[in-house]
Amino acid sequence: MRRHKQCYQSAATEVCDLIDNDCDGDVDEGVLITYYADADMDTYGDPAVTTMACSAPLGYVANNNDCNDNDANEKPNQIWYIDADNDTYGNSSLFSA
Ligand SMILES: [Ca+2]
Ligand SMILES: [Ca+2]
Ligand SMILES: [Ca+2]
Ligand SMILES: [Ca+2]
Repeated sequence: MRRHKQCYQSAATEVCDLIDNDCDGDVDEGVLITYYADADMDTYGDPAVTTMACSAPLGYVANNNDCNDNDANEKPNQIWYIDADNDTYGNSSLFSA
């Protein structure tokens, strides 16, 4: 296998930097971090859409806690307003989903 041209230190420990630090022919093997797509930009990621990278790409976050990544109002610990009269407007009573 062709060595990465930036490989020069055979005893180095692999770190996440897009370089084959330990010269085994694989770049960043075992050190990439999984990131989760955050399409609705609520800072919570979609567990179904992932990518591997050294740092969070644009539109991705480190958690996978979003229950609906198509709606920024759907997220963990969201405060919901109780709509007792079903007029679609919440009253002042709160509960946390
Ligand atoms: Ca390597
Ligand atoms: Ca590396
Ligand atoms: Ca999200
Ligand atoms: Ca969401």
